[in-house]
Amino acid sequence: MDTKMFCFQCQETTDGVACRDTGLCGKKPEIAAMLDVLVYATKGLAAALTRLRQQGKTPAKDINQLVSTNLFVTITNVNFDKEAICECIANTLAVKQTILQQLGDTAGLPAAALWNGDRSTWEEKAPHVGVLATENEDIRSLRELVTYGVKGLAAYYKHANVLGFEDDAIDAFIQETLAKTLDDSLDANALVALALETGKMGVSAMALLDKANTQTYGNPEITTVKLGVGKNPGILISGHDLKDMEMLLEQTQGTGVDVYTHSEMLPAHYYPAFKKYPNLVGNYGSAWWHQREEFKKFHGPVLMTTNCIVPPQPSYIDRVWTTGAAGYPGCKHIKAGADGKKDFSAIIAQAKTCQPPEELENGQVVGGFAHNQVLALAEKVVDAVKSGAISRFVVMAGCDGRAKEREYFTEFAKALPNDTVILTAGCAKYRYNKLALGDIGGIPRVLDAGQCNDCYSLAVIALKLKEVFGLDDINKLPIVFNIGWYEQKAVVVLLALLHLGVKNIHLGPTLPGFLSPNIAAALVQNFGIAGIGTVENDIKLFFGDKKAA
Ligand code: FSO
Ligand code: SF4
Repeated sequence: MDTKMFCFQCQETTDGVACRDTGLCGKKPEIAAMLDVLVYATKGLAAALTRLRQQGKTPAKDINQLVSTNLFVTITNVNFDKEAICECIANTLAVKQTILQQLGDTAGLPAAALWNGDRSTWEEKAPHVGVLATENEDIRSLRELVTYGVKGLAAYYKHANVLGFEDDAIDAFIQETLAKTLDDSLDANALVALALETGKMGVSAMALLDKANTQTYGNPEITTVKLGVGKNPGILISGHDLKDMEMLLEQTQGTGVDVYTHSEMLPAHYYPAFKKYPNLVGNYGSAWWHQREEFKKFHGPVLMTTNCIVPPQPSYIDRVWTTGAAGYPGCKHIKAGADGKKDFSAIIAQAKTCQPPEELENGQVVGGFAHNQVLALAEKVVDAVKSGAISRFVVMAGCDGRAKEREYFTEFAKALPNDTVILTAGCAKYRYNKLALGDIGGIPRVLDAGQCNDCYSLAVIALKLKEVFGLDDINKLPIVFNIGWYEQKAVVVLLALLHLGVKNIHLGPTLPGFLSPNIAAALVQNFGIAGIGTVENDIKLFFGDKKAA
């Protein structure tokens, strides 16, 4: 192979085709190689576990969790640490050997299930087991669509797991589906069906995470979050893991160290359980890709609980800590103990030696419009729709990213007719959540449900509205979808929406590079998926000649 690496799993893939020399995300070929081997080894383990399940046996919990953790590790911007990734591969191969022994008869298992190369062979193995190992570009495209969807699903499922919520049907699905991506007998139709099944299970995983979050921390409620800074030294916590947030808040009580949320941790403020901590001061910074500038100015330690990590700069790398699936060479990593507890005392000690954060902005943002809160306001919302005060909801959930074209989403939000309400979730919100878009009869024009997984809340709200308005089709609701995507969690959110029957989703800033022309055409034809155009044209497309704001 004449390419150093081949990765096209995120929206920022080079030239919209593939990263071949190095990733725009900072992923180097040697890391890409180990991640490819980890995916391959995990698929092999999944195939062996699927056979075990066919024999009527259920894998142990830690083995199920190994599969989903491995998938999380391979998501964009999660882990750049070669040693940590190699440890995952070694563990996976060792566990797989024990499963193969339990199986006895291994005839008919795919090559990945039988492979057990030692570390000296992994680099050489990588190009033969990566994305390009599948020659037919449509089959490759669909296998990757399914694989990325399962990666996203596994990430959400992991967050539920750390809160003690599991569902063996989800583990079984993850494993069986990974095994199917190795099965050469599956044709394009079977893989399309598998992608929609992945969306269906994605809804289940997001529902489980919603249950885990709300039963553990309460239902999100309307909350005003401060954007300024205090006088104490602080710790900035980023990523999506609310359990880490809880442990950090517990351990910082009475230490004189404040805690600030960054990027996808903003929605933590909306949960009642976190409001009792006086040192949870506010939100600092914006979407993940601004972190270099923001982390430098924060002055204190930063805890990355998941993606999105931007390779840290030398000036602050000694203040960046990782935990869970996240990792970066040169950053200290906090592991959980056998009881799941994490000791953040070293981060707190470092914070005490640091200057307080430098103020980036002042003011506040409002959020907390997850399903329970919105349904509590249902009467008001329904009345506003019936009276015509609200003409349309615009789902603009998803991810933010570096691409200049993403300015489109800010301009689109500004140009929306002022009788429309934006429903959002995920880091996509940072493109418009600080604009003064006002409210409609007390209902803010940007309703933030939470993290990207809280797109589930938006689906619950849509289904409730469908019921209230007595509609037989979700597409008859006054809702349009114009969403931004970046990494693989957004892929499972998209598949979940398709499974729910949502049509005509606009997806930007570009359609996925991993969709081959034929598969992209099939998605356009069957689901009405479209890219984004100019703000002016898209406003016309969605709203006709209605006057923009
Ligand atoms: Fe954003 Fe990153 Fe939450 Fe993603 S911080 S881009 S879709 O990890 O998961 O929304
Ligand atoms: Fe490129 Fe995205 Fe892959 Fe990184 S994750 S190497 S930016 S396609």
